[in-house]
Amino acid sequence: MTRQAAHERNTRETQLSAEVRIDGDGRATIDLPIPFFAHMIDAFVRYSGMDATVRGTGDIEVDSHHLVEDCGLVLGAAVSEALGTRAGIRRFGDALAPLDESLVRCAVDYGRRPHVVYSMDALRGRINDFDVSVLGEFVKGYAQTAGATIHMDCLRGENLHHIAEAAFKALGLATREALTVVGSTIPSTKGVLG
Ligand SMILES: [Mn+2]
Repeated sequence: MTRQAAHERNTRETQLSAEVRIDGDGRATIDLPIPFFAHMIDAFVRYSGMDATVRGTGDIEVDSHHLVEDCGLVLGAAVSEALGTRAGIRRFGDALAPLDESLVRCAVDYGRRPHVVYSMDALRGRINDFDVSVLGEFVKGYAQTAGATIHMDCLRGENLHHIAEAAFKALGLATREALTVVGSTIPSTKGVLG
């Protein structure tokens, strides 16, 4: 069975779509109106090993918050649908991603328990006009619909671009590990996820 799905979300604030194929080659097609944010989604997809297309637009003239959060919601929903029952997945994954002076750690559990611990205090400021502190809203939205616990910690870092990119690479690498099929049963002592 091919683990793939598509999801669309249209509200008065944003219009977004995501298509994912979990067992891909990290091919990303990203068309979003905030170039730096698109660069981050591209990094996440590439290191996750999924093939994914994420497109859309939104009311970024109000603020980037709606688009960034909704992008997490739509991509997470597509991933969740593609995973089906989640039988056989490794479920847990973790990664350390350095980028020059920056180092970010990410640990994930795709066991249908949405939760985020986002310890990224160093990631505050602007790149171009984009407030990078809003990237946490992507992580929250994604965790909610993907059914994932995500812990993300900035261990060190100076340059905002480096810290953010290390974070999205770490999320991709941890996700790749967690979604790997290693068996055939539901990976829970309860026999059911969630
Ligand atoms: Mn970069």
